[in-house]
Amino acid sequence: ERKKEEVAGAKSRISLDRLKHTAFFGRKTHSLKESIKNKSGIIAEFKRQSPSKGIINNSVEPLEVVSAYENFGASGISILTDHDFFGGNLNDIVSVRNDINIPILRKDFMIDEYQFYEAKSIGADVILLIASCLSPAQVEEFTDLSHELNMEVLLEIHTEDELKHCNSKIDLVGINNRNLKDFKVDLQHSVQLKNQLPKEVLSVAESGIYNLEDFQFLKEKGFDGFLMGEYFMKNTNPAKAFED
Ligand code: IGP
Repeated sequence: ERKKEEVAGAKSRISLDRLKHTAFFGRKTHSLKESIKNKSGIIAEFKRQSPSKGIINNSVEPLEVVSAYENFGASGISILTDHDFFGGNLNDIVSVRNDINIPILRKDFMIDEYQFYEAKSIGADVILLIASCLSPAQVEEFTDLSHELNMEVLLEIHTEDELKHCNSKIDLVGINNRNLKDFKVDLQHSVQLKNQLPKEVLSVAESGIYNLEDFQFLKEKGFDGFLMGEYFMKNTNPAKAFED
């Protein structure tokens, strides 16, 4: 099954060799770790739709949104490139890269090596690795590959069991407040999980941050970064929520 799929996928993909000769492939990347320490800590997301919410905003262009995020002091930008569930595509990153000077996280379901070369070639600085989709060995292998390509890694976990996916090479650990199976958001659960991480690890609270109180609460509990999508995107003018 799987083999068939890969071969089919390969037809629509450009070759690795061509990826390596794209304009962005050799670019100098931005560090999200540094940017989180030096700015608001907010990683503001561009997404048109999601499985839990349906269409969120279909009337804005990536560039106007992410430029505004940058101007309002975001530490980084997250862009969904998954098409089937989130309505994104690779060009959503390519089309903004030259106009943005903060790190861009490629938000997708990363499961094979090719996607990492592809991420570099479209202008990504940071890669999301989702623990529930990968083995601890894959996390380590993909972290090494990302580092070879000068990209950082944000490892997303949601359960205590997934703590075993953490290793000392990971750049940032994200704790998803939302359970991807039933879409329930539980901030207390995330705080409890965060307390089990080594103190020196940079932590990012992800999803379901819908108001200033949530943000303040998570900040007080010691989270360094805050990944927020819907809170911004549900506005006709997504970066407007920064004004609060
Ligand atoms: C943003 P929200 O609730 O602020 O829109 O969430 C982000 O955390 C969410 O999009 C997300 C996600 C993911 C999407 C977190 N982890 C993994 C797809 C895959």
